[in-house]
Amino acid sequence: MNQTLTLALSKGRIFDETLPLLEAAGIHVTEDPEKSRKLILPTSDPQLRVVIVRASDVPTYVQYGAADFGVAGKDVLLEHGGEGLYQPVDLQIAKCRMSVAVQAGFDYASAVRQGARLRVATKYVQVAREHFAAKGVHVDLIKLYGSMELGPLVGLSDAIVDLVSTGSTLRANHLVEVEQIMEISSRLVVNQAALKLKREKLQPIIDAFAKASLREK
Ligand code: PRT
Ligand code: MG
Repeated sequence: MNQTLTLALSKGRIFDETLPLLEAAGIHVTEDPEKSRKLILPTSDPQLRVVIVRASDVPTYVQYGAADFGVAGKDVLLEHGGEGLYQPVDLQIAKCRMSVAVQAGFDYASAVRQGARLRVATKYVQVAREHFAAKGVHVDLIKLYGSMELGPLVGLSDAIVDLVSTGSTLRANHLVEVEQIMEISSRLVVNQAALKLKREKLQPIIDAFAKASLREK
C-alpha cells in the first residue's frame, strides 16, 4: 500500500499554528505559502506533502480523500457537518469564540424579551440556526461569506454571528458582543479510509500532534 500522505492546511493562522506541531513530529515545511504561489508544498519527509486550500474547503478535501488529513476550525467543521471525517485531536490552536454582536445602542436583551423577529447576518448559518432555536428566538438568517461586521452598520441586519478573538474588529465598527455561543479551536481531521489503509504512517503523526497540543492547553 502506498503510504504517501497529503495534509490539507489553509494559509494564515492555521498554517502558522500547525507548523510547530509538524516540527514536533519531526517534519519541516520547506516553503512559505505566503511567499510562494505553489498550492502543493513539499516537506522534509519525502512521503508527506502539504496542500494549501481555503479554510472552509479543508473538510471537503479530507472527506473525499484528496487529502488524507487536515486542520480545520470547529466553526468550519460544524458548518460542513463532519461527514466521512474522523476527528481524533482538538489541537487547541487558532482559538477564538463564536458570538452574537449588535450595533452599540441596539437593546438586544429587550428585543429578545419582547419576542421580536431578528435579522441575523452570518457565515455560520447552521450554528446560528441551532443557537437561536434553542433560545426560542425567531430569526431570519442572512447568509454572508465575509465582512459580517458591516451588516448592522448599513441596515442589512440587526445582529451578526461571527468569530471574535481580541474584540478589536467589533470595537472598530461600533459593535458589541452580547452573547457568546461557543469556544472555538481547531481540530485534526482524518479521512476515515486513510486512517485504516495508511495507519502505519499516519498514527505516529497523529500521536505527535496530540502530545504537542497538550502543551497548548
Ligand atoms: O479568510 P478566508 O475567507 O480565506 O477564510 P477564513 O476566515 O475561514 O480563514 P482564516 O484563516 O481567517 O481562519 C481560519 C480559522 O481560524 C477559522 O475557521 C477559525 O476557526 C480560526 N480563527 C481564530 C479565526 C479567528 N480566530 C478570527 N479572529 N477566524 C477568523 N477570525 C476573524 C473573525 O471572523 C473577525 O473578522 O478575525 C476577526 C475578529 O478578530 P478580532 O481579533 O478583531 O476579534
Ligand atoms: Mg479570514
